[in-house]
Amino acid sequence: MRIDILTLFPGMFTGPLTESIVKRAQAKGLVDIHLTDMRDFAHDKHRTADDRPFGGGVGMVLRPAVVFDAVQSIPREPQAKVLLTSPQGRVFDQKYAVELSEETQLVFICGHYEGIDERIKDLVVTEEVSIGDYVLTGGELPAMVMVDSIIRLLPGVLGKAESPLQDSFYEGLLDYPHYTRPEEFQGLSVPTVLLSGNHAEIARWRRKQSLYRTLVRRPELLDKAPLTPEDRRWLAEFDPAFARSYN
Ligand code: 4G4
Repeated sequence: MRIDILTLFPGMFTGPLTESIVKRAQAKGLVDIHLTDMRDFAHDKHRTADDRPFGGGVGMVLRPAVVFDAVQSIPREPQAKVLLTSPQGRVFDQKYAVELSEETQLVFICGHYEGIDERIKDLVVTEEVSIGDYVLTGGELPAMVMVDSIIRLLPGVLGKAESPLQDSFYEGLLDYPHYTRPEEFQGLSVPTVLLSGNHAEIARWRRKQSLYRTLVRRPELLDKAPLTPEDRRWLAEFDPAFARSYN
């Protein structure tokens, strides 16, 4: 997979892209990340990338020619997805991450100022994407978040032990609690079932914990999660209201 990131602040990416798993994925040749400084495509001697909004109002707008020329400078396959990070976009989630991890080329445009000239969306953007309902000073952090979650899904990036199949969202539920040594810590002990060696019993306990947490913290996730008849029985035991609406 090739990933291009178009930004006014390429320096922001040095940390996240040069450490840990993302670094290893690049070293293994599983992903090829290119940064483009959009300011290189400004035409004046001050390298101005923004301008005042037509119609008046506060703030500045990212100029279309700067973004357009930056996008055109990239060797782009016809099927490449061009993503604009913005609060107006489709909300990014694990399902969206899986979809994007199946592409061969992604181009991220990091928006700034009050926004980007709308014509860029008409001309080059294939999807507008948001990491959640909050406002940031720029689209760089959203691009990093998405790149990280996409890269870890690429075949060969994670080892078997850290497999994406183990992810809490893989089954559409929240994760179960984890414990490691010692068996007792500050007066708190590990649930005995985890020490039993009974793997079937441990799997059932974990599933039940996942269901209970999801019911309490994120009940809306249960609408989409694939649930077995046993899951539904447990949920009904936890919450009689669940029994009424889901059984
Ligand atoms: C595009 C338009 C993304 C980009 C406006 C970007 C939050 C997200 C930006 C803006 C962003 C998100 C300045 C509001 C940059 N903020 N939720 N800011 N703004 O994914």
